[in-house]
Amino acid sequence: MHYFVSDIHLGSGDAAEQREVERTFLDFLSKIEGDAETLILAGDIFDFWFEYKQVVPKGFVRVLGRLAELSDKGVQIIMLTGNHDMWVGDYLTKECGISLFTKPQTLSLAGKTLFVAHGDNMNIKNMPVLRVMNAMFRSKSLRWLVSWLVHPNCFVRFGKWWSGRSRKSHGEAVDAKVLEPLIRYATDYGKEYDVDYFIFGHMHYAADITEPERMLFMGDWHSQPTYISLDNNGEIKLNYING
Ligand SMILES: [Mn+2]
Repeated sequence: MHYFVSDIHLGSGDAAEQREVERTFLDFLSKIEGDAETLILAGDIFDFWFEYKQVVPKGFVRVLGRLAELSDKGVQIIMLTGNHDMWVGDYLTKECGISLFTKPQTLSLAGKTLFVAHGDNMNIKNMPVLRVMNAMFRSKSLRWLVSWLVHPNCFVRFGKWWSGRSRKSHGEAVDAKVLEPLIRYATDYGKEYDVDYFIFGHMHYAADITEPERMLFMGDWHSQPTYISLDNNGEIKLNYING
């Protein structure tokens, strides 16, 4: 089996909420351990991650330990970074055996072609502000500068505040309208390329759409914990943890 999750946002909310989301994710990891061949973490697994050459943010030890264990047992773990955790370095690869990608990926699994993306910064050609912000956030030189000029205590505190703020403004999506840009993107992409399944996170709204392309959207783990499973016959399914 191949499994997909996104938007766990570990570290967001108060201490009790953080523990609960962590516990739910750990239970999920235990559940899939027996039959998982691949685990794809499709972004925003951490509510904020910024990695210095010698320093990583505190926390997440149980999850990181479990991921390392799964990887040691032979599960292939792939992470596509999201808008909250794009500033990864080599720590997750070295410590937990996770293969990292900062861009959408086309994967071949179970005889199917999958287009997997976190879902941020797509269809932003006509949005100059977002494009500039995106370029800034992804700038290697800016990141290098920050990591040498700003003390980790200051920057991680700032990042957590910024993440909380950005999550409040995008919040929990209540309307399928939020999916529209991604649906447009996948529809156009599907005209040019042969894709069996499109998989997205980011919008915090779970949905399984069959027309004009099969598109599956994962929810966030604070309000709507979901995961996608793909079996070896190529059957794909959106699963809700609570029901
Ligand atoms: Mn998110």
